[in-house]
Order: sequence, then C-alpha cells, then structure tokens
Amino acid sequence: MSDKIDTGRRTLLKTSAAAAALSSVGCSSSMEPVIKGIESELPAKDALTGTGKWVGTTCQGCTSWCAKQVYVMDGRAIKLRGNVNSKVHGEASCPRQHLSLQQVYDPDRVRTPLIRTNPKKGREHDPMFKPISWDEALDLLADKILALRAADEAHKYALIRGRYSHINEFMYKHMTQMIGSPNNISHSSICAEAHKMGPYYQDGNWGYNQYDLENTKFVLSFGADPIASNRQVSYYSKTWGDALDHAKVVVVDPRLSVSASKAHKWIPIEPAQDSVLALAIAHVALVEGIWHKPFVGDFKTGKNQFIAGQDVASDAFADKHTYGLVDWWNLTLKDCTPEWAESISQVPAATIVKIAKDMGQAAPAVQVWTSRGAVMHTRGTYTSLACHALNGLFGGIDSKGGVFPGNKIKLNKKFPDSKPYLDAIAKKGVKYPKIDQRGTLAFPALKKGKPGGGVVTANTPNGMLSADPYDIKVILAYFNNFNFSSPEGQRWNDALSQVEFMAHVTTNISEFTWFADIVLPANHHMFEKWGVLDSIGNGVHQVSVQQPSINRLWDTKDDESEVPYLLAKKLAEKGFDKPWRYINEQLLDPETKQAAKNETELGELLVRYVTSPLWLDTSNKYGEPMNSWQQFTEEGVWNSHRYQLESRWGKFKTETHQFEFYSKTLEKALTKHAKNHHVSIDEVMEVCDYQARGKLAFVPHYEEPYRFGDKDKYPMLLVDHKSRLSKEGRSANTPWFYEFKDVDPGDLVQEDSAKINPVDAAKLGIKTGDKIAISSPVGEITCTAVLWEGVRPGTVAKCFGQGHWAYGRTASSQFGVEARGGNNNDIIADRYDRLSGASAFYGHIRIQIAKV
Ligand SMILES: Nc1nc2c(c(=O)[nH]1)N[C@H]1C(S)=C(S)[C@@H](COP(=O)(O)OP(=O)(O)OC[C@H]3O[C@@H](n4cnc5c(=O)[nH]c(N)nc54)[C@H](O)[C@@H]3O)O[C@H]1N2
Ligand SMILES: Nc1nc2c(c(=O)[nH]1)N[C@H]1C(S)=C(S)[C@@H](COP(=O)(O)OP(=O)(O)OC[C@H]3O[C@@H](n4cnc5c(=O)[nH]c(N)nc54)[C@H](O)[C@@H]3O)O[C@H]1N2
Ligand code: SF4
Ligand SMILES: [Mo]
Repeated sequence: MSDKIDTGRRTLLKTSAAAAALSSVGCSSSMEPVIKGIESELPAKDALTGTGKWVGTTCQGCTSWCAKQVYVMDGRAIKLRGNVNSKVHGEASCPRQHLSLQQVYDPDRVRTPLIRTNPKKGREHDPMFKPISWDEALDLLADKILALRAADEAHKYALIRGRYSHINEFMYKHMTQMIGSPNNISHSSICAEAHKMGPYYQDGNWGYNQYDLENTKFVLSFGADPIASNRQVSYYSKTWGDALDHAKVVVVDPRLSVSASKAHKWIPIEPAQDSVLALAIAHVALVEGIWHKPFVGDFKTGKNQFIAGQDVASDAFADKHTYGLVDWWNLTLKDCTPEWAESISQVPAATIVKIAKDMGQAAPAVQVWTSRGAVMHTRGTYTSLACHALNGLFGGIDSKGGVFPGNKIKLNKKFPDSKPYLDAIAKKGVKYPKIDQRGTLAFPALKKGKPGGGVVTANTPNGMLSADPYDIKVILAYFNNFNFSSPEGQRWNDALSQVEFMAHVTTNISEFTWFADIVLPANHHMFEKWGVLDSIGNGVHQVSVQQPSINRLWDTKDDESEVPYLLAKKLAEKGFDKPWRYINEQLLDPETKQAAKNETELGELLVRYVTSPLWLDTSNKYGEPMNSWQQFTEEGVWNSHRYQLESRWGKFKTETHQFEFYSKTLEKALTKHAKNHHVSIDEVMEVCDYQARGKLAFVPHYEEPYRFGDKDKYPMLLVDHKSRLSKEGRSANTPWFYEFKDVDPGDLVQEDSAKINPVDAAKLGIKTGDKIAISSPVGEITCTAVLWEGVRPGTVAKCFGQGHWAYGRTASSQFGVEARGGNNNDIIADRYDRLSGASAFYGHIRIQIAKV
C-alpha cells in the first residue's frame, strides 16, 4: 500500500494502536483515493451513445437510507456516490454502496414471473419453478384472494413486508384492509423495536436519534458501531475520526467493533450486562452531584442528599425538565454502586467512576448511543431505559453535542381513508385479532404506549403453526426473507409449507421464495423503482427520491406500485372492484388531480403525493424551499432546516411532558395492558419473563440476563454482529462481499469466520482456519475458526449474513441444496423482549464449539 493511501486513511479515521494491529481497517477510507481517481477519469459522455449523467436515488443497503447519485451511461449504472446535495452526508458513503452494482446486475436475478410445479413444499423439495406471464401470475393470486373472501375467510390473507419505502401504505395497509384482513405484518420487531423503548418511555420519541458528533465532548456507545452499521453510516464514518480529537469516546461491546478499535476505551462487556454499567454510572453521577442541573434540576436546599444506600425525601428535589429522579433513586439506584456493578460485570469500579466523572465534566455535550446489541435481548426494554436515562441525566437531550430525534418535517405518508371502500366481508375480516398474537397477555408489544400496538414479527409462524388465532391460507410478501432473518427460521419453513398459496415479490430466489407458489420479479429498489425515503444526521432531516435511472434488463416490476395496481385491476375484472376504485378515486396526483393511467404511472404519482409538501406547498416552513417536482427529482434530495436545540424541553410527548426517569408513560401503558387481561402488572411481568415487581417496572433497573441452555453443555455465549458488507440480507450473492470480507475486524476473506479468544481456543485445541461446529440447544452451524484477541473470553463473535442455501450461485455452496457458511439464526432460540415485541438476538445464546 502506498504512503499516499495510508495517509489518507489516517486522516479520515484516526487509527488507534489497537486497530493498526489488525489487518482490517476501513475499506471505505483506504479505497477512497482510488475511487476518487476512477471518478475523475469517468468520461463525461459515452463515446458511442453521447450519454452520461448523475441521477439522484436512495440506497437501502441499510437503514441509513443515504441519498445517492448513480452515474448512468447508455442506460447502465456505472458508479455510485453520496448525493452531493445532501446536507446529512454529502458525497460521503460507506463501502457497501459499490456492492449495489453487483446486486442490480446479479446474473441470478429473477427475470420473469415464475410458478411452482412441485406441489410438495419444504426445504428439501425443489419448487421446480417455471416461467409464466405477469397476467397469469396475478390471475392466480386474484383467484386465491377471491376464494378466501367467498368462503368468509378474508382474514386468512396476509401481507408480509420486509423493507419498504414511504409509498408502501397503499399496498401494505389499505389494500389489505379492503381485501378484509387485519394481517399486514412488518419486520420491525426483528429489526430494532426494543431500541425505541428507552427514548419513547422517557422522552416520547418512538424512533431513533441523531447524535451531534461534531460538537460532542463525550461519546458512550452501548454496542453501537456507527462506522460499520447503525443508522447513518456514511455521515458518522466521515465524522468519527475528527470526534476523537475533541471528545472522549468509550465503546461498550463484547467484541472489538470497528468503532471500538477507533475509540479511547473499549469495554468488552459480558453479553446483556450493559444495564449494570449504565445504572452504576447514573449512581455515581448522583452521589458526586455531577448530573446536569439546568436540565434535571437540583435539591431545594442546594445540598446534595444522594448518599449511597440512603433514601431521599420525595419533596426534597425540585425537578426541572425531568420527572421522578428521586423515585428512581429510592426504588433502585441508591444501591447501584460501582462496586455492585463490578461484582456483576467485572468492569472495575474505578473505571465506572472515571467514566461518570468525565461525563459530568463534558455535560451537556454528552451522547449515549444504544444499539440492537445492547437491547435486543429478553428483558432488553430495561437496558434501553437504563442507557437512554444517561442522556437525560447528563443533559444531552436536545443539547449541542448531545442527542436529538429527527427534525420535524412534513410528508403525506398517510394515504386517503379507505374505510368507505370496506364492504361487509372486509369490515368483518379486519376485526379479527392479528396472526402474530400481539396484545395477548404474553405479548404486550407496547408500541407508542398502546398494548398490541407493535408487531411481533417472529411470532407469526408460531401463530400460523398452532392456528392460534387461526391459520393463514394466502400470503403476498415482498422485500423480506424471514426464514433466514428470524431466530429459529425453521419455524417459518414449517409454517410456510402449510400455506395454501404464497406470492413473493423479490429480486432473487431467496429462502423465503423457496416456499412460494408464484414468484413476482421485483425492480431493484435503487436503480429501477419509484420510492421515497428519509434519513437523519448532522442536525438535518433529508428526504430523498428513488427513481428509475437505468434500462430495466428483465420483465420486472415495482413492488409497491405496479404489483398492487395490476392486482387491483385483476380483482376488479373478476368482480371485486374496491381497491381499483380506491386507486382511481383516491390516489390522485397532487397537481393534476388525475389518477394514474396505467401501472407504470402509479409509482411516480405516489412519490409525488407523498413528497408534495416539499415542492408544491410554498408555506413549507421545515426546510429549504423547492420550486418544483423537477427540482426535487433532479437534485434527488430535500434538506430540512437544522435541528433547533432544546426545542422539546418542557414539552416532551410523555405523560408528564418531562423526561421521565420514573416513566408515567410506561406505567399507563402497562396498566392498560394488565386491565385488558384482568391481571395485575406483577402478573404481566411474570408471564412476560421480567424480574421486576411493583414500581420497579416503571424505572430503569437491573434484570439478570436470561440465558438459554445448560451451562455445562453450552459453556460459551454467541455474540452476533453485522458485517460491514451486509446490506441486511441483500448483498449475499455479490462476489465482493466475500472478496473484501476482511474489512470486518478479525474475519478472513472468502470464509464465514467465528472469532474465538486465543485463551479459549488453546483450551479447545482450535487453530485459525479449523472448520468448527457451533451448536446451541436449537441447532448447529459450521464455519471457520479465527483466533482473535478482539473478543471477550467465553464468547464467540460471528457476523450475521452467511449460511444461505438459496439466493444465488455465490451466496450458497450449491443453490437450493447446500449452504455457504452458517446462518446464526439457526442457533438463536426464538425468544422475545415481550414489552416491545422484539425478538432477542443477543444474550441468551449459550453455545458449544468443536472441531469438525
Ligand atoms: N453494515 C451494515 N449496517 C447496517 C445494516 C446492515 O445490514 N449492515 N442494517 C441496518 C439495520 S436494518 C439496523 S436495524 C441497524 C442496527 O444498528 P445497531 O442498532 O447499531 O445494531 P447492530 O449493528 O445490529 O448491533 C450489534 C452490535 O452489538 C454488539 N453486541 C452484541 N451483544 C452485545 C451486548 O450484549 N452488549 C453490547 N453493548 N453490545 C453487544 C455487536 O458486537 C455489534 O457491534 O443497522 C443498520 N446498518
Ligand atoms: N442474526 C441476526 N439476524 C438478523 C439481524 C442481525 O443483525 N443478526 N438483523 C435483523 C435486522 S436489523 C433486520 S432489519 C432484518 C432484515 O430482514 P428482512 O426484512 O427479512 O430483510 P432481508 O433479509 O434483507 O431480505 C430481503 C429480501 O428481499 C428480496 N430483495 C432483495 N432486494 C430487493 C429489492 O430491491 N426489492 C424487492 N422487492 N425485494 C428485494 C430478497 O428476497 C431478500 O432476501 O434481519 C434481522 N435479522
Ligand atoms: S449501505 Fe447504508 S450507509 Fe451504505 S450507502 Fe447504503 S444506506 Fe448508506
Ligand atoms: Mo433492522
């Protein structure tokens, strides 16, 4: 590697000594000069065709949803970059953007609709797909839906959604309701619902936060690895290096993540023990009197009365913008000493005291990040509360250098009411309980304070298999691969095998598609489809378009517009015209007030409808004025004004309008849930596997991690994490994923690596390169051992993403037959953080490893 490239890399990501020792540092940054070089060499015009231009679009490689520009020549995508018009990330990007070229031009893409010819469904049965036309495929689907309605079983239809864009509501919600089913099932609870519990039940934000990294003085990350994953990778990987110059950075993660390798301190926490650390930091902050008084308030006498182990009188404290600090202290925090924390977590008490003091000094320019890794575990709701509470305690909420939600913007994400289009069958059907059992006693799924308000994605196959509340007969699914991406995916295989008819809208024949009756080939979201998305970071909320930019190679269609349009038309031809009438009477262009004339017009119309407040409404006060649709599609992105600091102080959307250390909002939600089932809140806690009793249920507190399996037989714990090259499940068939795999610290190229601490490996006689089996009480996978100090002894860290037995020639060893590597979900038992409905992916997974 030349000096020039090395220097560039160091400037971009202040490489720590630990990271320098690793073979695997930032791919994006080290490749940057090369990429820039290529970019400057791009001919302005294609020599033959005279074409060549940058077109705005949006990447959905991960939930960063970055605004992009694709360079198109002669109808082909040549290169990607961050959209230069974006004020969130500008031209910056992550390394994954380049993989999208191999996705869209993947030789294994589905090119035409297909139909199953083998009636036997199962992992071991080849569906023997044969091409059919769109007309034939949709004819079959329409017939199946109409047969359900005729048999008074409309509720046995389900619409299943993985990724989506903001035009999804027609197909996802309204069409499903008009057909007569309550079952629109999203993927949210295998994504990150537990993460939202702290922010919502403390400051009223059911969503993710942005972090003012440029102005911060202290970063404490519980599992977040924002250079590699999390929610705005392009922006944070650009700024993380500079933050090290003006902020202290501490990363808590059982594994030396990319971000931990570029932090001042890495704390290799035992899995699912984060709350101990968070609570002890809070305890020290109170005892030391270093909480942020302008946000939290102070004792009326001005004298600190927080003394370890001692209660404080409830009227002694004058709260400012927070609620219930003294209650929290008295209920539990008074006993959460650093010594207590050390006894559980082995993190030295002195380290905890130092972190708390440093945070107190940096306040309010303090930001505490939480990630799936810290909270997507059984009992994770309370870790989410404990970690986020620190943002309140140190005043980071809405402060310069702190943490804030997405800026307020206006989009028409809600489509016109479809209730008038519900006939008698539909009205009856939508009243059935949902198939995922949300809202039952054992699944509170308390989204936005509403019992049963959230989805329990991974429980859907359990509901289907036990026919509780009933069975599912017809499924239309898109942009999802749940038997691969949910814990114990075998449950999905079994459930899908029993479904009478399933249509899957997909780019590739994935594991989910394997169980389909018809396959509907999807346009690639980044290059071929109409859509719209948003993203937050750098104090800005941006909205960006997805638009067709290249020549479609195959007979593919837009999942969220063309497919439902053609299906609605088919249903109308067969006598059921409600969705068709809804399209033609309600889904009107915001300027011309005309309906779409054909399926290809609908996508653009819906994006115009959703985004019209940005470019049509001249009174839009939330961001830069835009003059026209043309300007929006040409620039590709709209930027909001910068976040107004302290804008929520005094008016948080909680029960008390304060930041709630004692969550009145959670108390109200749990009271409702308990009442719905005529039980006490303690009984809810018991059924749902939490240890809290009494008022402890409403404050951040310690819950012992739940572990699954016999400790003697399965003595180690799995630490699952995302790959820097995983685009959720969608980059698995790209050769670059495997060729550049060593951008994941510790991993080997072309292999599916399990990282083992040399101390553990020595005991087991395992060497780097050995093939090993990892087994848990629910399954076994095989992969390649790597000895690596960056993993806590007693744990094995492994990327999620490999182990495909379908998807394509690169993803699987033998398509349909043999997996390449191992899917972590095969060994992750199906468990939940029931208060949020989230699946547990961390903490409970006891494993054993052995050479094969
Ligand atoms: N590269 C990449 N980035 C992505 C995605 C992707 O597929 N690839 N997907 C996007 C999506 S869909 C989402 S929801 C977001 C999620 O982004 P995050 O919420 O940040 O979650 P993950 O990256 O899944 O978090 C896993 C991290 O937690 C660590 N971890 C595991 N167990 C524990 C534990 O007990 N305690 C602590 N403190 N850490 C633990 C793991 O080592 C890993 O670093 O990422 C998005 N970004
Ligand atoms: N062990 C473990 N499991 C995890 C995670 C983890 O970190 N560890 N992460 C979890 C998270 S955060 C999430 S969000 C979920 C994601 O899980 P899912 O929502 O299931 O998403 P993907 O696995 O990305 O599957 C998307 C599928 O859509 C199809 N597809 C691909 N590209 C396109 C396209 O452009 N258009 C359409 N219509 N279809 C397309 C393909 O069939 C692909 O398999 O996985 C979760 N599962
Ligand atoms: S993969 Fe994620 S971070 Fe990378 S460009 Fe796409 S959306 Fe942005
Ligand atoms: Mo996710």
